[in-house]
Amino acid sequence: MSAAYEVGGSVAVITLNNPPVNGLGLATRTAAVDGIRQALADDAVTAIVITGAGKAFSGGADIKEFNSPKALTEPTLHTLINVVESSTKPVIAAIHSVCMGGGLELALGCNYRIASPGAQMALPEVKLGILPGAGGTQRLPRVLGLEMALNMIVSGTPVASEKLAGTTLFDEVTAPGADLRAAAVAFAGKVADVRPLPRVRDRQVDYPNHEAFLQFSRNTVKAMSGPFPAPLLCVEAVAASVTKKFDDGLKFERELFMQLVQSAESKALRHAFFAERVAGKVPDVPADTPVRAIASAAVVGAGTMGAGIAMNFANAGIPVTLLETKQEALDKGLATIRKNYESTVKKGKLTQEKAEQCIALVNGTLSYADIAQADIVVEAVFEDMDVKQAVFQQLDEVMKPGAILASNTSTLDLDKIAGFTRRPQDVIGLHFFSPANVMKLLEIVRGKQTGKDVLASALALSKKLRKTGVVSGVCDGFIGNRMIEQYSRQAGFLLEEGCLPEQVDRAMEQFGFAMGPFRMGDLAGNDIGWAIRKRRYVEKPDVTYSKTADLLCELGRFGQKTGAGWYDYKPGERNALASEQVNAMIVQHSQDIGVARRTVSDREIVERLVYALVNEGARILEEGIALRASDIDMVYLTGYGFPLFRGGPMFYADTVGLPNVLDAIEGYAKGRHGEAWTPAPLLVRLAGEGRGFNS
Ligand code: T1G
Repeated sequence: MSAAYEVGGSVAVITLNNPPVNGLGLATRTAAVDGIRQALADDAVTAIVITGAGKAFSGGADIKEFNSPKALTEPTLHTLINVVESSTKPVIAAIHSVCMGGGLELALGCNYRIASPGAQMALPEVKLGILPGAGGTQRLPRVLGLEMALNMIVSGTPVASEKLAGTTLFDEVTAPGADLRAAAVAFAGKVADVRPLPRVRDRQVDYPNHEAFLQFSRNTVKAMSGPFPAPLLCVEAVAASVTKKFDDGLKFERELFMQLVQSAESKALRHAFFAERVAGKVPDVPADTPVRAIASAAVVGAGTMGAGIAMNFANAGIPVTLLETKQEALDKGLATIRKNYESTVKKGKLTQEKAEQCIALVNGTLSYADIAQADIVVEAVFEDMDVKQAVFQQLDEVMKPGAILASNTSTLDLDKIAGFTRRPQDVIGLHFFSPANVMKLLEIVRGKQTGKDVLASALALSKKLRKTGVVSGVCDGFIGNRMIEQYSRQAGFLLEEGCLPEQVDRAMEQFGFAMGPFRMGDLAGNDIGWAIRKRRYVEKPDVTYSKTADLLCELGRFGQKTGAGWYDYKPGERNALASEQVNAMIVQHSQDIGVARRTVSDREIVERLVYALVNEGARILEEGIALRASDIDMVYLTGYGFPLFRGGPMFYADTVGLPNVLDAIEGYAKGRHGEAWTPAPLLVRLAGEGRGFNS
């Protein structure tokens, strides 16, 4: 059952019921159409109310049906709305909580709309790379006016129902706490005999000199929409609400919708939408696993990461104590936190009051005893196993039973760290990404002995911290850093073979990365990679790296923090300037190692860096370090600046076609450092089966 039908007095009530958000899937659409027809056939019924069960009126079309036959199987959403709009009895939408996308379009097909306050009203299709495809671009301007409707459709941003109370979208907004269903039934009784039945489609959009406004909107939207085609086509669809007759506008909207729903950009956005939601699901950890309450936190280490991590707790309203060994370091960390909040206030992203509230939640101490009662402690000290051992042995001594002991390590063996304690079941990895108070990604590293309740608690915490939590198994570099290692190796080899940093960065930024590998190195600090490579040279002597990055670090060029890295920087400025000294060093190094420099195409640069990610990602998948390919995509979309319109490395490989990816990798395997290109068995298998990572 996905829509209930009942009659109270002379009013029929149809309740959409497709948890979790009453997505308008085929079964729900069918039941709703049957309900309308049943009400029309019943002479005792004089009016019809449509409402939603549970936590939504409707979250819109069931996006799980997209690009599947069900989406276009009758009754389609258009048919449902047509049946409602051509009803011979008044249809009243009773709206609460969430009314989005096709849900709002259904409500716009009704004769009347009643809402409780706080209902989130939105046409968010643009965020999925499409546009409202069931009349929203034609009907919303007819009730909200051209400007407000255009803003809502192009931004996809929800607006609370009470903020729209003064518009003709609603015939009534109930008082807080009022019984919405009773109000709708009462309203239905009042309008049961009103004729003609009011229809949104019969209204006109009144906007003098609309062409000037529309042209301004086109220019503005074109400038801000980047590689995504949907925002601009939203403007064109809304324009039709004033330039075309209603049915012509509806037809035009449909054409644009069909064009967008097939676009690679929309498929990538829909993939990311679900990837973000499925990332929090762990097959052997039931959704109802009890979680440990986290009402207080502690962070060990007040450096850049520790300070940023502490801010995450404060932002979520969780009191947090920052522990350091020296007063000077503690004061520096607390000052960093205050400075970060003040700069956020200056940017207008936070009120001074909220900033003060957050700062007040952060305390500092030099004593382990002061953090003993915290529900969770996150270690964020220097990335060295001996230092981690000392900290975790201390934590094991002082922390209360049941406290979660987390490490922010970015590459070290979490199982070994857990082994420093007598409670390995309470140990987990929480790998934040710098800047920790900004980056959405949180790699949740599950140790062999990590308790299921601790893992469930970490997943719940990541939601509370508004992070995208992705579960990783234990390996060197977990998911993100293990893959970026191969990406960086290829970038170094390309410098030896003929590229300069600016060419590689430009090619990757044209592909869509927020920042190419060398600008990224200068930002994060080239010395971090240097320390990791020194460890690798000992641990894995057979793995080759370009020496260019080491030569750079030997010059003390660690990046922006030393005023020079791969690029030169004017004092106090951050824009990267090609460095004659570095480029000469690179050319000289090629000669020193006897590599004849050649012209390298941007295509080769992109293939070698992106397919290096894909190939390592395939290994991570087959080893079970990542639970699913879309988790790997989420890591790269939220932690490494991979372009959203390409959906993540594994999704992108699927769109290229795995046989093509394998073909390119096998080509590079025949070239210089071919050992770095051994195809992952999973990639070979899926390519052979004609499948994708995400299928
Ligand atoms: N269809 C199917 N499932 C949906 C869904 C939808 N529209 N929206 C959410 N879900 C699932 C989601 O996958 C998750 O599933 C659960 O609901 C809770 O979601 C023609 C074609 C509604 C504001 O873009 O913005 O209509 O993980 O974790 O934070 O013009 O979900 O529990 O199995 O996000 O409370 C337009 C997208 C569709 C709305 C709720 N509608 N959804 O937020 O919960 S296109 C949207 C949201 C359309 C027409 C076109 C949010 C939410 P699971 P959640 P939440």
